[in-house]
Amino acid sequence: MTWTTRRAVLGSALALAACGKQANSQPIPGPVPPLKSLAPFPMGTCLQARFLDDPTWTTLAADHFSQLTAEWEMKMEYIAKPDGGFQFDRADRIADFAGRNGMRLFGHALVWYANEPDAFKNLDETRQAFGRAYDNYITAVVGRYRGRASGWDVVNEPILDDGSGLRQSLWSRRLGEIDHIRRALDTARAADPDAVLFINDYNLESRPAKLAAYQRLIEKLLAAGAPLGGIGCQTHTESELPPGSIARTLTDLARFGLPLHVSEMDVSLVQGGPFANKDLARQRQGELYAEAAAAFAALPAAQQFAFTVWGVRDGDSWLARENRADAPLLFDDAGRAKASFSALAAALRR
Ligand code: 9MR
Repeated sequence: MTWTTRRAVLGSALALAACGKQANSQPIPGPVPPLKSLAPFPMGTCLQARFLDDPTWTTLAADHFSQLTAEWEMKMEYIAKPDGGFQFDRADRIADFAGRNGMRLFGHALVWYANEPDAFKNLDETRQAFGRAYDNYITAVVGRYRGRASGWDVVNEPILDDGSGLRQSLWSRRLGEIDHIRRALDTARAADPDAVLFINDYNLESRPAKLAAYQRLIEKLLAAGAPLGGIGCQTHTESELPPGSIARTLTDLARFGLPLHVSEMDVSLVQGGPFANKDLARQRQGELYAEAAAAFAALPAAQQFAFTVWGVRDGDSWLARENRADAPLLFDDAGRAKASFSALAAALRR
């Protein structure tokens, strides 16, 4: 293929994607109420430090949300440098912005199978020394935001997708399957006695075996006296998810009596097939946000930790980076509220 034909093909693919995007977004007219004024619990969103240079983002975020989670700059992938040192500049910017705007900061995520930094991998040492480096990392990060982070995802995504058990990772191989989770919770507790300590996972509403395995892990940790203080339910969903699944999942998880965090909600319009019935997909998107908000609002107040949507504008979403035609959030690329916003707001008003 010549460069010109490649460009033509690429151009038309982009045009198609952009066209799908427009049909997927559809802003609603007129001013909208601040989301956070409608909810009796914290409404959260996530961010990257670079969004703080964008006044449209900062205004929208401060108007509508009362809690912030760093999308990746409080993870090992940014904080843990190859030479074993730590860098906190971006996490500090995020924490400062939250503080200045009276927003709560949520810490995400200390231990994650997807982050196995070289600084740890290359530790050719005994289990004891590896354990000390692990503790040292958790202590440094949690300690730095002590009194500022209201809670932490201490171990993120510990359950295998098919629900057959716990994931293997650098951390579990070196420190033990359940022991590395227990140890992370104990270490985080010592570093900040007031932060609520979470485990967090996804596909709990779509995979019953995974939800069951998650609950078994929670039972085990609690029985062992681990300082687990809250349960995260990411809620990355797609418009095809059957009605009732999110509500059932939150009810199941509530039986432990611990605070719940709907920690990363989005509703993809394209994951189940990019050009399926758009009107229906958009309608289901609103209904799923409303279902989640209503189920969350029905929990006892002490169990409502926060309701977090994984991004503000569609274009900021990790899903839009995967497929430009996706529009999974509450605001379109220009920051205008969408029908999904209205559906969520209506559920909160009820
Ligand atoms: O949205 C996040 C994206 O910007 C990051 O590049 C990625 C890797 O750090 O993580 C994404 O967030 C994930 C979250 O931390 C855990 N649950 C799944 C989220 C989407 O992949």
